[in-house]
Amino acid sequence: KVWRAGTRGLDTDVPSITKTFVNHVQTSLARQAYNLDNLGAYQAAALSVRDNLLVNWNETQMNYTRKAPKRAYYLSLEFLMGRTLDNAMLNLGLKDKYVEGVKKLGFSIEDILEQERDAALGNGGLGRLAACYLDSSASQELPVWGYGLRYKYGIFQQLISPEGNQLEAPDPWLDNQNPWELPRLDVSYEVRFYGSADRLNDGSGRSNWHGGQEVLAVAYDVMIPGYNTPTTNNLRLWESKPKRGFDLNSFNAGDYEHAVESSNSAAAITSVLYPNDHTSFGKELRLKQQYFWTAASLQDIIRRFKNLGKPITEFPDYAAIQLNDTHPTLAIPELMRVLIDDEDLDWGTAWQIVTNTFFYTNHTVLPEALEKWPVPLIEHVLPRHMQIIYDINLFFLQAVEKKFPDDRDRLSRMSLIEEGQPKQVRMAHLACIGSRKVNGVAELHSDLVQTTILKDFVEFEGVSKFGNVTNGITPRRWLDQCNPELSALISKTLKLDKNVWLKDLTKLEGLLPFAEDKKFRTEWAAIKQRNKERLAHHVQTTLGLTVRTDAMYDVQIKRLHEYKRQTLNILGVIHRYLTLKAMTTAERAKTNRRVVFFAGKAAPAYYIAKLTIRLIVNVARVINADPDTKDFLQLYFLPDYSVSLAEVLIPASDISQHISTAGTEASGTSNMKFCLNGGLLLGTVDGANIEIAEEVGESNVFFFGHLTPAVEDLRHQHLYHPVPIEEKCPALANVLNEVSKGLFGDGGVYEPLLNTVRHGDYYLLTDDFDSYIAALAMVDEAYLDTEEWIKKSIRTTAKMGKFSSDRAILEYAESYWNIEAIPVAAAK
Ligand code: 26W
Repeated sequence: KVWRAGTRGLDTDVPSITKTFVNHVQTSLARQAYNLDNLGAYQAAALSVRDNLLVNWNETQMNYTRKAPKRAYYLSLEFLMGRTLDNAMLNLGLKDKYVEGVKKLGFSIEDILEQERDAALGNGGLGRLAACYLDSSASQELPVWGYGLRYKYGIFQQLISPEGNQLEAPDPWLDNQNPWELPRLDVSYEVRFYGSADRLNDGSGRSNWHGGQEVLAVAYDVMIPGYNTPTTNNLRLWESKPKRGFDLNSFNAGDYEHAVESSNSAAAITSVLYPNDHTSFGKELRLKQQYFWTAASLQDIIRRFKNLGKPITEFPDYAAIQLNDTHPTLAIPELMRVLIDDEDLDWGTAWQIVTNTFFYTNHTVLPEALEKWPVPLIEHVLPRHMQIIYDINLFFLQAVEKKFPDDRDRLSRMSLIEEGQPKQVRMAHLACIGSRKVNGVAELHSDLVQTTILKDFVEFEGVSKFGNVTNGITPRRWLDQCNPELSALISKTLKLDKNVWLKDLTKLEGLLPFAEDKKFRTEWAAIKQRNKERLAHHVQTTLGLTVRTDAMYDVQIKRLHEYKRQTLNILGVIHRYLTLKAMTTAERAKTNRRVVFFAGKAAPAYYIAKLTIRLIVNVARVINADPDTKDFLQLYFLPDYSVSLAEVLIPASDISQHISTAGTEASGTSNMKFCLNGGLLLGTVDGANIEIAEEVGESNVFFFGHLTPAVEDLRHQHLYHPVPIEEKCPALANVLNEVSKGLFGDGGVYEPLLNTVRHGDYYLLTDDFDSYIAALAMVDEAYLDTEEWIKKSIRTTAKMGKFSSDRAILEYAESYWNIEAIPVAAAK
């Protein structure tokens, strides 16, 4: 079934495309077509594509309104969308036409695409997952809307100082107008903060919450086109603004600062994305963001439900709300507040509705990432919600006590409130008890959720409430868009239109027999080579550095974090450098040439992560300049990692590293992207690496390191029976010594980083280093057998079908949300 955009009054032939393009240049942009620059051409192309999206978007939304199905809402504080133009043209099936059209007007599509700024409203894995899920929901014609915040500044831009330090600069992504959003100044809601909440004490449990600060949430809609379908869903982002412009009394009295104070504080709510990933700081503004967003989204969802004219008790039959981690957990007490205080329901009926509406996905078991909010802070900012949380906790603990009488330890472990100075609300507990179902994001991770952080809850509520949905990635962006040559080769080889296999990724299995076909292998390898050249060209033009392309490309790109162990990788690079230095020229000539790439941002306050970046940059400086070794080992830290940079790096990789301490990486999703593009995986037995190995076969991945069950014991040993590093792991001790002695300059600055390995070694580098080096050696050996390596690469891609986000989103739709596809009727 191939859908053709042309049947719906869209501009689908080259003459109409060039006509709308020129029209937009003259009218929307008020410019002349003959002296237009690339930025202007991008804007005109984007406006033309947007016209097409709008036709589909209107039709899709009208169809949903008419059919009134159950809908799902994906609440995520982050959506890491990247660029839109290329993806929108591909999903509409109009890329070829636009390429031709802009060419006729004297532009190249590559130059135009490069003009777009990434929409980077996210930190890392969780935010990019949300973006892939939106693409899959629309592609599967599912009635799903996303809800998030329209941050004025997305994730900071990363600069690297001459010393190798990360510097942060703001990301003013809205400065060049955003053609992809539709301001909905008519859709706005009031949101209250502070004030006081007085219990009515009439037996109803109701309160009157009044006073404080009121701000407005204004909607901005972003169109989400499905692939090869007219279905175009919506992502609604909220912007905060003052309810009243400014205080005229103060203004007239000449007190200008006071006059604009409250309007500034309202606008501040959605001004910036918090750049920490995996650490919760308990900041008031972040709490305000979370409540502002959940309160506005719920008002919008409830209003849409009320238009159906159904009794409020049927709310869960028409709305499923997915909580992307605990960030939107305040939606649970907020829906209780609306149902009790505004809708006049009794507690039991309200709780029934709430616990049938929400679904909670956990994305990490790391203790520092589990959100806890100080009770005094919630009491101050959201007094009514604190009352409701206490009430939920009271009823909940009564039920626990009934099932497990006289088990005080269990009650204090399970309580929503953690005792201490101050007391804190445990958001994961609240999300869990307020939801219909709870899931983790890969098999191992979901097991860990059930056996560690939520163990007591499994015992209390029964295991059937807990599940797994292994993450997925959209093959549209992460293969067809980022690796067009490979996509074309796959279509040609499978003798299938890409419309077919991009929507049923298991079809890739048809590539397996071609691993034995020499001519196919040659084509496969040639594409990898051209992707390396594309990456090398990118580094040359952006950084002015010359990267060799006749080498293995080894890539680790992700947020900088101790648990992800970039430190293990850089210490491994140093080990390789020292080994090469000790070789004779003849010995070196027999080794495998390697280019190692790193990219990733560190949270601005994460000292150790920033020091790791500095070490990488300075190691690169030394080894890339060493005439003895530079032909065999090169190292690059590419600044300002982003979705668009990933799109260039991933197709070029021969091997990528996913080397977290076992049990710490919930899933990982870039591992899937690399493998889909025929890059092999070097990793630990962690997260989705395990399921990738199950699919592609253990002979096609390189595993090393201790397994999850050993980790606790090893940490115990480090604490109570420490063995000096020189004894335990001499190779690693030697590497640390060379850094300490100043081989890479910077006398002494790296000591705090090195000491995390020498003492405590929480992430087990000393336990895994030797097997890591052994695994790297196996990678080298395998790579030297070129034909065998290409076979592995083909087999890996062929077996990646499971990891399409279409599979994942259909699992949520069927087993969690209970929603169905609502196709737009075929055009006449
Ligand atoms: C409150 C601070 C904070 C911010 C973000 C805590 C935790 C987070 C996220 C949940 C961290 C995150 O992005 N987790 C990643 O989620 C991906 C998608 O499921 C997984 O693939 C990654 O393994 C996981 O680290």
